[in-house]
Amino acid sequence: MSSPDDTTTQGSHDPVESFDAIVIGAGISGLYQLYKLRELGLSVRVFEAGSGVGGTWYWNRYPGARFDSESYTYGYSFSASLLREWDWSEHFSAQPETLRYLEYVADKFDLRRDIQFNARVRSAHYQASTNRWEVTTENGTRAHAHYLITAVGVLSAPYTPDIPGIAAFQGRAWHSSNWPHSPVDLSAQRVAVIGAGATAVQLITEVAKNVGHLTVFQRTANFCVPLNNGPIPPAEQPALKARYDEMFARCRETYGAFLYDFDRRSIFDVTASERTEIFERLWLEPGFGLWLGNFHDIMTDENANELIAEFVRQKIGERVTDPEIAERLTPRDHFFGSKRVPLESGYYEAYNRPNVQLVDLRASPIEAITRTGIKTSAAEFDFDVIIFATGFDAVTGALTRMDIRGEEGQSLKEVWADGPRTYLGLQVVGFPNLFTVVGAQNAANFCNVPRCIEQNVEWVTDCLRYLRNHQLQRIQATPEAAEEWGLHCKEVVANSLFLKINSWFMGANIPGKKRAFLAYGGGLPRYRDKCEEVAAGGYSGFQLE
Ligand code: NA7
Repeated sequence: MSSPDDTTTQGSHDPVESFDAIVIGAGISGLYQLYKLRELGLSVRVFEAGSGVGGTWYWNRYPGARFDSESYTYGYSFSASLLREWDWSEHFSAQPETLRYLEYVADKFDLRRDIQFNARVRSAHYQASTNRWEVTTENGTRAHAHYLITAVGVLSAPYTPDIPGIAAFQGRAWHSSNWPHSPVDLSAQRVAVIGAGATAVQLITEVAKNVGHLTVFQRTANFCVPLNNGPIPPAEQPALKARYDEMFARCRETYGAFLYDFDRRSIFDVTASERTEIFERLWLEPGFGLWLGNFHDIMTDENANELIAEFVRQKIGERVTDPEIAERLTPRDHFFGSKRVPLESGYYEAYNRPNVQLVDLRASPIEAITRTGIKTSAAEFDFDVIIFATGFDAVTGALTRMDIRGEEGQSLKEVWADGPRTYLGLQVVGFPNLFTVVGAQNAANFCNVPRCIEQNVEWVTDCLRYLRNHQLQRIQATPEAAEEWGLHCKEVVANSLFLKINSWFMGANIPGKKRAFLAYGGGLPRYRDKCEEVAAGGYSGFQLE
């Protein structure tokens, strides 16, 4: 194995450091990947765009940002001492606590010494002659490595729509994932939020509590359901920690790696009153239960879906005082759960405040951003601050925004122009020794993410160990295996309502992006079985050299 001291000089004066592996990203997956590769004895360099660890939880600092997964199912499971030491203060912890947790992990395992911060990767080119990846960052660092592992997350390429006049605005404007690091006082400001997705729902609820005036520009109303969060008192910590093994075992079994799973009965197997009772119970439960713990056929059968959709619509109506505003907030153009269900803690009540206004962009679309605010087809609004909660170029965006080139110099962006094609969501044909942790067509994109991250990272680590033990230098997916995986990915969602609507799952939120289901929709247990089967078969479907 080479070491980081193998610094060579290429070209004129640029030092080019050499590693066994380069990892891109120091979020939850990058940190764990670093930890595991070190265990394997590899020299590793992590390049991280931010100035600190945490990935999603480093960037998304907007007020109200918090887990929608139970905190204790979200943390890492690999270290018993970490599980013992860390107390989550809430069932669904807020961003500052999560960031502190990830910083604690980085310190506990002394991870920072192998991470280069403020180093956004610009390009990664595979060199066939040396069988190495050459990586360049935007600030000019160059390094090469035998293996390249991308750990760039699902939702890390922010999307800001190209609205005419956007550069002219004289006030302050930012995307929700670029929330300023220093405190922002909005208490006397006129604030606009564009968007009504999961991010907007969290931040509107919080901003509304202390703002001069807030105007929300909503294009599509969402089905939002209560998070039902609460504190975890210190006295309850020991009992909770005693259940870790049981909880992680449960997460291994369920479709989305949560503590709850779809009800295998059809919604039509129960009477109307039983159904209502079940819906009411799920409504009061914490987390995604009303979605991912509901009857399975709400995700495939339009009539089944309509029953839960109508239940949620009625709940919305009961919470918003003005019937006209309630109607604007009521989704009628997509199926419940076919878009990511935002979880909320008083979102609908925010619209009962006199200083919160809702603009329906279906009725009056945004025409331009002006020097002083936003102009719709119906009116002009003046603002001090515009917040774009307009989402992300999900799943593939963070990869295709880098210049990643394979063995023939082909770019990943071009290879994926018609939608992502992968093997197991972890490798791409023509890109040897590149592993895409939490990549496209990977269960991690539709999952309680850290549970899938651990599976991904451990699989990649085992694979690299196998290569080393068998003196193999190169691994690359075969076109046949990738083709078959693509078909399998399509097959597992063939009946799903996901395919019938527009969402980031389908890449449909980005103008010009090819419509394709970007995740693996078969659930974690099925995905893990496939991955394990491939490994047990000596990495079948891969060409090993
Ligand atoms: P989402 O869920 O993609 O939401 C983005 C929102 O921005 C959504 O309401 C969009 O409306 C809206 N949007 C996007 N472009 C425009 C334009 N041009 N004009 C008006 N409104 C627009 O992103 P989030 O950040 O909320 O959530 C992403 C994930 O983060 C979430 O799923 C969680 O997993 C965490 P649309 O619905 O497209 O009509």
